[in-house]
Amino acid sequence: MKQMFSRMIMLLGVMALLLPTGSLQAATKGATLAELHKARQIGCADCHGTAKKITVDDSEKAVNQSCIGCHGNLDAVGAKAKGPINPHKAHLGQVNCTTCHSGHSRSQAYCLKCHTYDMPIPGGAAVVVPMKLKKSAKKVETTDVVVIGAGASGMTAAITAHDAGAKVILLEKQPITGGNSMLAAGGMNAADTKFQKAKGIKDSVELMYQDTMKGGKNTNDPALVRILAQNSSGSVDWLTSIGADISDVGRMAGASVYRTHRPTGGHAVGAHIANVLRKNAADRKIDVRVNSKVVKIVEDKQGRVTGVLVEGKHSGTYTIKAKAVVLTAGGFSANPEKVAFYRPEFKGMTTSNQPGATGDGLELGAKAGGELKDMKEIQIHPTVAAGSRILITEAVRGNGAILINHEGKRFVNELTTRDKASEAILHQTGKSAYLIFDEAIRKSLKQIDGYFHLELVKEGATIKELAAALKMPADTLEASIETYNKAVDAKTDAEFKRPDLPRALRTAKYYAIEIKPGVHYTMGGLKINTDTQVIAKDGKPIAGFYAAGEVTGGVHGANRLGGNSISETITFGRIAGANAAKLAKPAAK
Ligand code: MEZ
Repeated sequence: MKQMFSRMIMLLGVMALLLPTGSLQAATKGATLAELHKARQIGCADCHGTAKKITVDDSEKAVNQSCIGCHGNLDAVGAKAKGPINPHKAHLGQVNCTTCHSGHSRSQAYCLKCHTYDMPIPGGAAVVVPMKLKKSAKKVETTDVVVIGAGASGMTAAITAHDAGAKVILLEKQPITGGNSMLAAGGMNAADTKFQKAKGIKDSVELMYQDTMKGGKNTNDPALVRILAQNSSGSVDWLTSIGADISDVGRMAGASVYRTHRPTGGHAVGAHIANVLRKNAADRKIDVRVNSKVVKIVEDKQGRVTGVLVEGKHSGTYTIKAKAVVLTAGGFSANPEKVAFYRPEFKGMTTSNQPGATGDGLELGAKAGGELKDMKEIQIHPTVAAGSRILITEAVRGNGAILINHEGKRFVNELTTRDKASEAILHQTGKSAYLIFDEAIRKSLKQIDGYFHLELVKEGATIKELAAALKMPADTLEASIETYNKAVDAKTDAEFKRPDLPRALRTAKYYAIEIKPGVHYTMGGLKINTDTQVIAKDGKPIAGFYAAGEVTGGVHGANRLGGNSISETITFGRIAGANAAKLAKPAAK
């Protein structure tokens, strides 16, 4: 209650910073942001400019510039706010002001699509009715390459196609770019990289291939897995060359060695990469449009893909003619009906995914003739914080945390593959367990600070104290941790055969997060070949149509290894972008 109260105070503080004096009262009474500004003599032209005809593009660029002109950018606003939860310093990276703030309809914090903070917002309302827009049909546009979906695959494809000389339009249905990739936590798998070599880690393309095939129960498409492994080191180099820091190397479940690349200190990989890709797209002046939902992939009479039909938030329905279309619209973990359709046993389960991961791209691709494969292969991540949508990264286990049930006992090899770890947790009392770690693990991974920030962690100065906080028998928990520590010392886990055993838990304080499995990734999707061409039901590639990332099926088979998703987005995004550009501009580089 005390914490809730302090959050409220902090949020009111943020509101006070954003609003001119006197408007705070109005905000709570329910005026829109435009009305609140008007009450302070800030008129239409201050936000929309002085041009006679007010036109707002779908990305609301001019309006966002006006917000920044008066209030400062996200970093500037974030730096002024105080308190535990600072919405302007969110893990999503640099996003538009209009992602949360709306002028003429009621505003709502985007955070609330996943979190349940008590988060009032100027001009906000608990239930938001979208503004009714007068939509005018746009003329038909023409470009070389259209990319659908601005997660890591889409941004990578767009940048690569642009750099190969193509004119690119990147479309995103959400108000924000980054897709599910911006939530990626643990890192990016790559074999035989310069960062592994610098740390003396011995790895190979063959070993990454074997691990990935084994993790996917050998149902993966071997040719795609070869591409993933062979290109992974090059993709790390490419990301580094455009400004990413992925020099820290950790270990994920199912990997034989340390090969998961992430920012220095163990920060989350996704928000960092999303910001790097956003910046690179902006620096190249690539036409990136948010609030722009593709409703149809257009084909000619021969079945060749020739463009897309778009529903823009402000501009209405319009067509973009393109020589190549790249579909990178992600999976469907945030679509509970679709998940339950393919896997009834997952009905009602939480998800770690962003709200846009609803699988519309799969339907677009299938309607355009693409074949779907492995649709029942849905991954449950073992460690989503109980009662939330917050993923507790596998990197916590990779850095040494263990899993303990409500009776205080270890019950599984913490670094087994996700399907097996999830299954084991679902067999425990309450279908949940505790992730237990100590101060040394906390210090080894920056992301853990975020879980404290979100008040997900219980703690004790001793193991006994922690057991009391978790209401479990202290002697059992002490004995479980002692047995585990001895296994680490002996470098052999006789009980559960955990392969890595990175550190014993001996550094007070001791911590616990209650976790439950949640829907995390959909392995199935559109069938592609090694050139990322979408394959039709007759087994032939569909001309002009490419796909990459979670919208495709085959790379991961029946179970994806942690860290292979970001790897896939960059590698296959680069291939798709290069091939789309080559098709659109055969003479270009
Ligand atoms: O690739 C993933 O899904 C991943 C590494 C997730 C995580 O636990 O951090």
